[in-house]
Amino acid sequence: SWKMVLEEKHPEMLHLLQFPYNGEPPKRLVTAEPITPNPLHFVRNHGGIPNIDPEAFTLEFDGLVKHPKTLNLAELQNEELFPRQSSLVTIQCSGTRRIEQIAEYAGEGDEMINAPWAEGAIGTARWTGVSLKKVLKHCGGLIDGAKHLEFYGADTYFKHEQVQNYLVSVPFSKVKANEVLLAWEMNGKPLPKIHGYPLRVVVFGYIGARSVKWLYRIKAIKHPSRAPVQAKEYLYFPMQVGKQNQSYSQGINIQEMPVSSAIMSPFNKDVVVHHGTINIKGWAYSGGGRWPERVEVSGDGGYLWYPVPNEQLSKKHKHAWRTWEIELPVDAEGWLELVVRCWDNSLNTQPTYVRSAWNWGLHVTSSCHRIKVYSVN
Ligand code: MTE
Ligand code: MO
Repeated sequence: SWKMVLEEKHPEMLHLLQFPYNGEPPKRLVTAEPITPNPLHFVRNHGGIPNIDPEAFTLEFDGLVKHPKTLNLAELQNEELFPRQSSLVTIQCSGTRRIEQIAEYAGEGDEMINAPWAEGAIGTARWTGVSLKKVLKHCGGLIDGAKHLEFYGADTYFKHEQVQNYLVSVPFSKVKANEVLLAWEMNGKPLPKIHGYPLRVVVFGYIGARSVKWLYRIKAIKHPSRAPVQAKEYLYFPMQVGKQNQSYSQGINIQEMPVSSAIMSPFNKDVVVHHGTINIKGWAYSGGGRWPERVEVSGDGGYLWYPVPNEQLSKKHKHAWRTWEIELPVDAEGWLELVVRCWDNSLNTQPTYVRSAWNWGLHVTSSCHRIKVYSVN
């Protein structure tokens, strides 16, 4: 898998874990472009990277569907059977900015930590493939009682005392809304091996964990997947749940990502020379088909907020982030606390501090992003 990392990823990727491979782009490159170049898209793996022969590849569609079918790539890509769909979609890992929760209560969640992500576990691509709704229709639709679709990844990993395939599910409503894509192209190029070649799921507006890579089976089921990735990981616990009681039943299944944002430039602890303003850049994103409507930046820890001018926000898309830039008025010298927050189109905004939303799984660090810079004139 190391060879694949070197072949497919940017030489400056930050390797957070060597095995399973997990990496994110360096901070200065995360928002360099509104569409993330493939070599810079973050990588999140639970196990190894399977090598799948596209000629031998099949997708099995079974469980509670009227006509279970096995489809090969040529069939899925046959435009007479299935219309092609291309969508601009941001994939965000629920572990994005986890280092801030680790810093807040060090050690508390230690056995839950998968990767110490910073602000780069998010990326945006134009994904091309076929809507799962169309494939499901081709299989005659669901049998009464089926309400969820379970996705099987070909990679295996050892956790919770067993070897398992990467396995999660999404509700049928998401499929019906044409928000689940089976993709074989990423930004007009064949899907890279490390991103799921030859076929992956892309679930719009949900946490990255549902976008299963190296997909080889879809099963229609009655209840959400009982596999550990769904039932034990990617849960949002109240503050009373932790190592001491491990009360998984109190966790909320993390599906739609809430609104969040991050400052990508300048860096924390930078010395910045101001000429009445400081240039600040970053990203903002909201899941569940909501989008950033307003981004605001503060230079005084969050008392006075300045909105990013509309023309400095990248284009609006239903399922993608917006990158932004602002000239923040500043005349003070010394340490400044820069903060960003976003309002989405439902007027949701972000928790004020990391500690307001700390949780055992260290997921969804969506509080206002804060950095300190030393301002000189
Ligand atoms: N699919 C498989 N088969 N195995 C995995 O480990 N990780 C998931 C998801 N799909 C994973 C997977 C998680 S947690 C995330 S955030 C996204 O893939 C990341 O997608 P990427 O590596 O293409 O950026
Ligand atoms: Mo993730």
